[in-house]
Amino acid sequence: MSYENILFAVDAGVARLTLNRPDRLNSFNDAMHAEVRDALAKVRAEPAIRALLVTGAGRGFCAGQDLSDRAVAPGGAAVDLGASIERNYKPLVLSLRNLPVPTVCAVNGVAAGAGANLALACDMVLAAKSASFVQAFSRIGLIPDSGGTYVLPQLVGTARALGLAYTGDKLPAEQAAAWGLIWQCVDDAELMPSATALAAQLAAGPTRGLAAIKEALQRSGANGLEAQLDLERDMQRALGYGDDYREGVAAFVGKRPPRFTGR
Ligand code: T3D
Repeated sequence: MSYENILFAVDAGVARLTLNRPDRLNSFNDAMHAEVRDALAKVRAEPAIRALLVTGAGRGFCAGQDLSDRAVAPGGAAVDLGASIERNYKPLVLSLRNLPVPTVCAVNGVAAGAGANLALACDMVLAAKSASFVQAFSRIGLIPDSGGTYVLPQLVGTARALGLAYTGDKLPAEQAAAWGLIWQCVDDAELMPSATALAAQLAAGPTRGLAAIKEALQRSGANGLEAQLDLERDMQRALGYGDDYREGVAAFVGKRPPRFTGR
């Protein structure tokens, strides 16, 4: 598939996916959804890809759904937004969350609506100081979708989740970091160097182990302590038979940096 709405490149084990509709603040139309789906399938299928970096072109990260594709007006015909969620946003969030490689999001500007929650579906979120997060949905009579109602209370607590969702106010990146919504806020000029270095560091890591961390943390929400302890035992057993564990221990004992292969 050739891409017109995203950029996709792989370098040294890191896939970089750039949302590329800057004149529309990289908002989603069906074509961009299809391209992102295709790119994420490539990331999943290619063993040489060991981390994903997501960012946006231009001054914004992503403004969610392209509202100019929603020709609705009071008294006019309605659209089935559930069908759009089922076809596009739900698979997008699930495929990011289920990718067996670490995902880093570099939020270069405003992240609004599903764009904000797309960022929050990534494992580690870095944002430029000038960026902001906007749960814009209530402004058009909707609820936070793309996992917003799920991750927001987990990340910032119910009081702040409700405030963000009710008001649709812009949350500046520095405050997002202070509230624990994201990993880090950095100077604008530092965003891409920092995010690229982080993605490269993760790509050189013990990929199977990192995938297990991601899965274990995600499952902890639904598990009780005993079930989670059992999960940790089973994952640790599997990882203990892997090459990266042996390499990690040998490197520690040999006082040298590890050379993880992701196996
Ligand atoms: O529909 C379904 O499938 C259901 C699923 C929905 C998921 C969702 O994401 S619903 C939420 C949709 N998104 C929004 O409601 C956000 C709308 N945008 C904004 O609130 C603001 O634009 C921002 C807070 C993102 C940025 O504000 P600001 O002041 O920095 O920029 P701006 O001037 O408002 O926007 C710049 C341009 O981008 C402008 O176009 P123009 O005037 O220069 O020709 C604006 O219309 C355009 N733009 C921004 N967001 C969207 C958009 N065009 C289409 N769709 C957008 N979402």
